[in-house]
This record gives sequence, structure tokens and C-alpha cells, in this order.
Amino acid sequence: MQYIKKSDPELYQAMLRELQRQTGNLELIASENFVSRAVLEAAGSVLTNKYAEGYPYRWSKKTDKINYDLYGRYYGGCEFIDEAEKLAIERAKTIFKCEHANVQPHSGSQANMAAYFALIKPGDTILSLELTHGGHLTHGHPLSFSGYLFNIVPYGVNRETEKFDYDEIRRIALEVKPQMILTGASAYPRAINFARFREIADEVKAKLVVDMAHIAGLIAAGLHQSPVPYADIVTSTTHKTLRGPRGGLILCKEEYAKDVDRWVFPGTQGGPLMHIIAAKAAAFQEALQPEFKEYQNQIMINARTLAKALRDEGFNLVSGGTDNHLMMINLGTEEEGGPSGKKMEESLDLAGITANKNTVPFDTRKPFVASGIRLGTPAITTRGMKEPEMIRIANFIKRVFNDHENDEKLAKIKEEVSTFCSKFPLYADLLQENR
Ligand code: DSN
Repeated sequence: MQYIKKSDPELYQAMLRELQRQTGNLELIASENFVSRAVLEAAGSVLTNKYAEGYPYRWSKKTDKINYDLYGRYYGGCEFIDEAEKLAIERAKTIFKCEHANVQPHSGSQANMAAYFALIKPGDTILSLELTHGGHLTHGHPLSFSGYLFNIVPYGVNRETEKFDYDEIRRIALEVKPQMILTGASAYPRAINFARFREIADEVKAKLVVDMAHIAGLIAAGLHQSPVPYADIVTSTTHKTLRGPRGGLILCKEEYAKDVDRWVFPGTQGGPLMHIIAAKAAAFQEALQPEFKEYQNQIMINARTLAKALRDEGFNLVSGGTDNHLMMINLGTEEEGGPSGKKMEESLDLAGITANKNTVPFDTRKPFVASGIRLGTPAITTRGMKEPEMIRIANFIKRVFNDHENDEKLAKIKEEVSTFCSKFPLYADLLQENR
């Protein structure tokens, strides 16, 4: 960051402190990760300078198939960035074994928008997971384009098991006859049966969209059922378990490819972010290596170990545990007297542990206060932490819970957390250069 240091000390300070926060704190936000230096390099490269509206191919009029030999951009000078985007597309197709990949969405939200527009019309009905039960804003919240443009009917988890009840989802689907069923989640700790969702969708003649953002890395490694054979369209982000740059991704069957492409550009976006697309290509290359599977496996082992250790410390977990990379602590209701999710998030922060408050199913607090804390293992696994560290982390969390009002004790834990983190170096050369 030597150039910024000279030209803009104020910005440099903010960036330096963020680097120190990421490396010195325990990162337990389930949707975050630390990218490789290769991905950082691509994301910070001169590819940011290039306009490239269009695609690195055109649809052949003769065959109605994608032809990489036909120039598909609205600007000159795209021959090299075309190579980067082609690499990203072909690698995504290889990883997820899908017929078509669009790597241009700037985010998961925009990927979702393009996917819905490719399949249904404003006013149509979408059956999707309720936000407070683990869904996402773009799955139908009234303040998102999804709730604004579509008629949303929510499904939730079962009150007792806190897991999906597929018979109940089917019952709602038969009753409301949605044009589209949407599954995938931001805060659901259990495996999702995409095949069952397909059966339900077929029965009511609905399209099926799967937002696999959280579990994309597990799917890439073959550790969770893939939605690709079942969904009409699969959307994702690239920065969660998949460990790429912040961005979106759409996978689909060939029959939807043209519509997906059209709804990404020009439907919902202009020029693609070519530096980010190159960074996606770099991350996909990493996801194709055998070590990536080991990494994803360790994420899951760590999640199971952390979940067990938290239960042993006396915490209640939503649905009792985890099948994936995340878990949710249910801190109890206001009447039970423990801290809210908001309070616990603040106390964890004071102790150098970053996590986020989250509603739990059937929460009685407002979403901004919430009764849960969501924890995930992707970032700490990237740092090299394993089972023994999970037990230590559960103990840190328990101590924060016990002393959540005691700033002095939280500051003491923060020191211990910082020493603990320093044993798992991250971006060591960047820290060294910016000392
Ligand atoms: N905001 C993301 C998360 O934290 O889960 C969802 O996209």
C-alpha cells in the first residue's frame, strides 16, 4: 500500500487498520473469508481500467450456440480481458459441472435479480425461505427488489426441529401454486435436499432457483449435494466458502443461457468488473486443486467441532448443530435475561471476535436486535486452525457471554485472542511491508 500511503494518508490509515483488524481478530462471520495473494493481485490489477460491455463470445445465428470466435463486446481492445473471462467461465463450468456460467454479476443480489427476471415476470409468485428463518433479503423482503416486484409467499423451518419440513413446503406450494420456488439460505445450518425441492417444483410446475452462495465451496468440493442437476438456475456469490473476490455468479442449463446473459447485461448491469472477473478466474483455479477439497472438508470438521464445543459450554444451537460451515447460537428470549444478539455481537467485538447477530427461527426480538449469533468456520480454517483451536474458541465465546457487560474482562480476552491469532499468520508480508 506504499502508493496510497504517500498520496492519501487518511485512506491509508483506514486500510492499514482494516488489515490489522482482519489479521489480529478472530473472524467468525460465516459469509466471510480471506482470499489468496493471487486473488488479491487480480482484484487490484490494471484490468479495472477496461470497459467490456458484452461477452467474450456471441451466439452463432447458425447453431444458436455460444461461439468464442465471434466478437461480442461493445468496445475495442478486449482481446486480453476476453481470455480472463473465458478462463473464469470455463473453470466455473468445470467446477460445478454445469452447461452455462455467467461470471459477470457484481454481487449475489444482482445474480438473483437477473435469475428471477430470466424465469418469471413481475407480479408472479415466489415461494421462498422467510428471512427470519435463514433466508436472504433478495429472497423476498419488501425493501428488496424481490419483495417490491414479486408476490412473495414464505416458508419457514419446523418449530420443533428448526429444520426444513419438506412436506409442509410441498403443502404450501400446492396451495399457492408459485411460478418459482427459491431455496438456499444465509443462516441455515443444515444440508438442503435440492432433489426434494425439484420434485415439489415439478408437481406444481414451478421453476426452481437455488441460491447456493453460502455453501458454494462445499458443493465445489462435492461435500454437499449439488443443486446444478435439479435447479433451473443456480446463483451464488464467489467470496464465501468459495474463497474468491466479492462478486456474483450464475449457473444454468443451456436453455436459459441466453436469457440469463441478457438479464445480466444489459438487463441489470452495464460494464463488467474485469479485475474482479480475473480474480474469480484465479479463485476458480484454486478451487480446482486437490487441496481445496481438503480445505472444505476441514471447514466442516471445524464447524462440527465448534458446534459440539459450544454445546458442551452450555449454549443452545438452532436445530441442535450443523451439517455445513455455520451454526447459530440461540441466546434465548428477553424474558430469559441473557444478552440479545446485538449485545453479544458488541461484546464479542470488544474481545476481538467478529461475528454477527442474527434472528433465530420464531424470534421475538426485532431483526436489528435479534436473539442469535451466527458463527462460521471458513475464514478461521483458511488461517489453518483445526479442532483444538475450535475448542479454545468456544471457550473464548463462553467467557465473553459470562462477562458480556464487563469491558475490562473483555479487553483481557481481546489480548488473549490476539496472541492466539498471531500463531496463525495471515497476509504476513503485507503486514511486514506496512510496519
Ligand atoms: N450478507 C450475506 C451473509 O452474511 O450471509 C448474505 O449474502
